[in-house]
Amino acid sequence: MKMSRRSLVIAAGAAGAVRVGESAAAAEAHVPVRTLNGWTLPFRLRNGVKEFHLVAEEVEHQFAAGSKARCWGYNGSTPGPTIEAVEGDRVRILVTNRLREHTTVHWHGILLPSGMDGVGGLNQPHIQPGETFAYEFTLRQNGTHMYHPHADEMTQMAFGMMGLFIIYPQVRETPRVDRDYALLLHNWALHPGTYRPDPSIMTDFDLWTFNSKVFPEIEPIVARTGERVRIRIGNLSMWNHPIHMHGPRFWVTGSDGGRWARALWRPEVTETVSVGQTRDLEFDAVAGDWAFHCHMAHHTMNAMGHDVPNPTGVDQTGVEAEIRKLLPGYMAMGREGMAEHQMHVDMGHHPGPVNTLPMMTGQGPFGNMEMGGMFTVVKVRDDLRRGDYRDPGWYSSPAGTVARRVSENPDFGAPVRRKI
Ligand SMILES: [Cu+2]
Repeated sequence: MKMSRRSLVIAAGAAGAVRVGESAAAAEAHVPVRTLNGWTLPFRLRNGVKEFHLVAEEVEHQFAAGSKARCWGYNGSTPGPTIEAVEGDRVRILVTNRLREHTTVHWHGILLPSGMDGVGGLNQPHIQPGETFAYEFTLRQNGTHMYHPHADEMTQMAFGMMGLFIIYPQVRETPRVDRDYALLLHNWALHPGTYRPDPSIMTDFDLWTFNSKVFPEIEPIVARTGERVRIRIGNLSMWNHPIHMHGPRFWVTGSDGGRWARALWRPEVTETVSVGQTRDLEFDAVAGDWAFHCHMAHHTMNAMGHDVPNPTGVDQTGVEAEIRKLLPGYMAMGREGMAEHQMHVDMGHHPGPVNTLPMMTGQGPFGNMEMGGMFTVVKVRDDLRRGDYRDPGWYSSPAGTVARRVSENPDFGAPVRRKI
């Protein structure tokens, strides 16, 4: 029996308990989506229906080494596992509630009967603790979709309850996509020194995540030169995020409405993914290490204080000793800018509150990257094998193609400068 790689992954992941449901033809029509730092929910095939089983429950989650939290999610993770299916499939999704309050699941953007839409009180009774409900419908579309609770939504989503629902078309897409990545944008108020996200925060978040991870724990997006790459992005956070990719321009090719007609594709380098939206970006991979991040500068930082006086340009040498009497170990910083923050943290000069990540972190081949939050790297190499998603390390640029130091004299050269 010929098995596709995807089938093997499903069978292996389910330890033999789950039948391989997808036909070889459908599996060959698309590459399986790769949920960064995440996983795909296996299914059982019962009389032609793909049956999935989600369990809403509390989970221990690590945003990055040094920051853990008690979150809520599905089947042991936040985000929950990605549901993958094919247009035309009949799906049954069992939802067991292992929380201590009721929940429901809304299938965001999916065409279905009103009674399957998952708004507690409106479309169905709530799923009480300990109960299991069955949702069942036929998929009449393809594209990038999401699922999340529609019961005590503010709290349950703030704690991490969400997941991706990817529906493939039955026919092969053109141009064919060689690598298909997916991620959900989210924000968290995990106040310094605490262990449970705060659901009452509206705007001032501490952690900005791709699939509930922050840089540097977000996996790289890996591809071989020339491959067609799609990145599917969904936003269930409380902010809109202008997602920016360095290097090649991408085409915005789809949304919750599926892959758009070719005439609607737009070349961009930044695409805002608004709250409740999904966007598909596609590009032809160009060799290099290309930053991929939200362009809100605070969204590529980890925890920080916002209500502090601005130290830039302020000579604090006179007050440092005085403040130390009240706050032993106090270090005046920020006079010349904030970059020294990472250097001091890395040297162990000022440990932060327990269970709290430094504002900026990460080492690249040329030094500190001073990033956090919604940041990862698109790593494209000439010599990768098809389907090899392992981190290839840092890019080694061809000779003569790296910016270089030409002087250490600030009066170097004859630049034209505006006179005020
Ligand atoms: Cu953002």
